[in-house]
Amino acid sequence: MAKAEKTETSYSASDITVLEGLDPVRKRPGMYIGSTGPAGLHHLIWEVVDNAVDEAMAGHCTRIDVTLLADGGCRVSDDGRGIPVDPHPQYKGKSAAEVVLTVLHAGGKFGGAGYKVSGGLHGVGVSVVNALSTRLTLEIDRNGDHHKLEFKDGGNVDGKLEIVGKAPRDRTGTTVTFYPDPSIFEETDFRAQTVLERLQIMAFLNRGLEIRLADERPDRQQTQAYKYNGGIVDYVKHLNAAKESLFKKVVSYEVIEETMEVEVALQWNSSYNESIYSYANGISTIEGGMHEDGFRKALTIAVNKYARAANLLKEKEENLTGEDIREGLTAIISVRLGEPQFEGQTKAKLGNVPVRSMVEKATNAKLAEWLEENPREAKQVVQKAALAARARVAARSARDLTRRKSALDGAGLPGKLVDCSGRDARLSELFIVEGNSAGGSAKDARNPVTQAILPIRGKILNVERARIDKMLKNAEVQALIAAIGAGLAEDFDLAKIRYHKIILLADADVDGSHIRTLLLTFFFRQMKPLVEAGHVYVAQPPLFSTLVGKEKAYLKDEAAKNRFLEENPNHKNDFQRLKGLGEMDFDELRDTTMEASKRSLLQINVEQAALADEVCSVLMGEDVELRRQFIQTNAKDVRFLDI
Ligand code: 0RA
Repeated sequence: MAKAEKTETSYSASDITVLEGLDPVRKRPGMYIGSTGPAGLHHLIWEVVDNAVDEAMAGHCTRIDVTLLADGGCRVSDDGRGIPVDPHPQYKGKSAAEVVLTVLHAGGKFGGAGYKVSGGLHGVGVSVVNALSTRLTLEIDRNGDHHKLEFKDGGNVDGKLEIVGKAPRDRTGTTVTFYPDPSIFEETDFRAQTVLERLQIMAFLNRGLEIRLADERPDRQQTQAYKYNGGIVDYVKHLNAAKESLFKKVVSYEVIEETMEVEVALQWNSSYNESIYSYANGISTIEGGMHEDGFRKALTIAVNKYARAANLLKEKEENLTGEDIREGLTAIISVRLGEPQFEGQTKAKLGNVPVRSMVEKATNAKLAEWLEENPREAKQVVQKAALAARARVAARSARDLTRRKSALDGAGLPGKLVDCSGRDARLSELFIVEGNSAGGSAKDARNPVTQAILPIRGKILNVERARIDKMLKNAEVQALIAAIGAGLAEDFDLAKIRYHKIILLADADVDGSHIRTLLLTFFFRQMKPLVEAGHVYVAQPPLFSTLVGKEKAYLKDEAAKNRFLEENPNHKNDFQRLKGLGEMDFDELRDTTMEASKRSLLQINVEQAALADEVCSVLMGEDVELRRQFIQTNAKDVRFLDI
């Protein structure tokens, strides 16, 4: 990042506005840093880094170094202008630097000729970090001198600002070294991964700024450097790296106005998910807000306008919806403005109304231009959205059909369902069994009062892409919906489910893994409350059996087998590998999967189901290389799907 030489808003000590002392911070730390847990602890680092980033945004800083010190402290060093060292006009006998570190809100961001835009989360400044530290050392390189000032016990100045030597040639900058106060924080151990993730995003959002982390703590040594000359374009590429992008180009534009600016980068991938990440002054706005609203609205209009003009959307055809257009979209929206208002439950929603029309106008103009200039890519975007629209319509009609069917049939249950005789849903279990033969043996081994069997044929696997409309038309899936009996999608009514345990029973092979993934995707998309309430399970039959006397013992996996051998050294090494579900005999099936006290079930949570959905959209595509990449990057999480 080049240091700006043009608009030198010269800063003197008199520009630093003075508000209040530090006592309130120690009394109510939560008010200033959110919490005294890990989030609050890391907030200390963010506060100092944000100040350095402010220097970068003002064009004066090119590099920030964060060091997690071996003695538990944290050092943040930048090559900005350095905090002013001259005497402060209002605080007689104090340097401006001392005032910045001991007075709340005295960062140079409030009033005066300071920054137009600043990041600091609550704009409270580095003094808060000082207040919550047992020790803080401030070093400033400015005017050719190396200055030092120390604080202890929550921001009490320890001596005076002194020149302790010469600054390295031409160097200016600020270094803050602090030690979080253990009497304030639940724990004071920084987590490198948390810091890395944040620093990387800061680097993405500040094109060209180099940010480094050095972890010097014993046994945790590592260094990492982030610098992105492409800024948020690189961010989008990073997010889409493990996905199949629709085309190589990343769309990007920026508009800079007097009081605010917006930067957008976006690219579509072949998945069905929308990933929009928005930021205001470098702070993640996960609840969205004005910038996202403006973007969404303009995106929908621009793409529809283009599609009509280019005759990709015929006169009689309906407009593409925003949701259709955003299918598979990865986008970063970054805005900077003077006084961001953060609203919403977690204060992560941008409330400044003028931002909406700025982003909207910028997107309208620049995206329209991009579409005009890139007709090949524009066509791909429209075609993908049109496909999404068709799938959406098909899904709706498939749902309607399913709905009508179940209305006509009354309580009509699918013919393939071998239902249980008991009527208490809380005690009832539905086994979804892959393959008819497995269904047959499960039927013999079940408890007919509480256990129902629904065989599903592998044919469902032919759905080569996990399009919900295709799944809904599938007879097997329709039987499943009818058997569960609670409708689907927005009509799904958890109170009506006919079984409190829905148990997926599929072989431990590739086909079994596919069918599990597909079914979990289906539940995730169409019966989410079922997953959320913990009604979905995967049965995990053991891999081995062995005879102990006359009794058969089951061993879950290789590890269990080894443990068993260690504990029973005299056992003759005679183990049987259990065959697929279909080939298990009556006793085996009952003891490993049907008999509640002996079996092992994995309860599926929403994160796991969401992962299945993700896996589906990538894995069911034809791109083998991409599939391999995805599995590699997500190996740990995907494994459960391959039980
Ligand atoms: C007040 C005024 C100026 C810069 C800063 C504070 C400043 C604070 C921090 C905290 C970490 N790094 C920082 N770098 C700068 C403006 C200085 C000028 O106009 O020369």
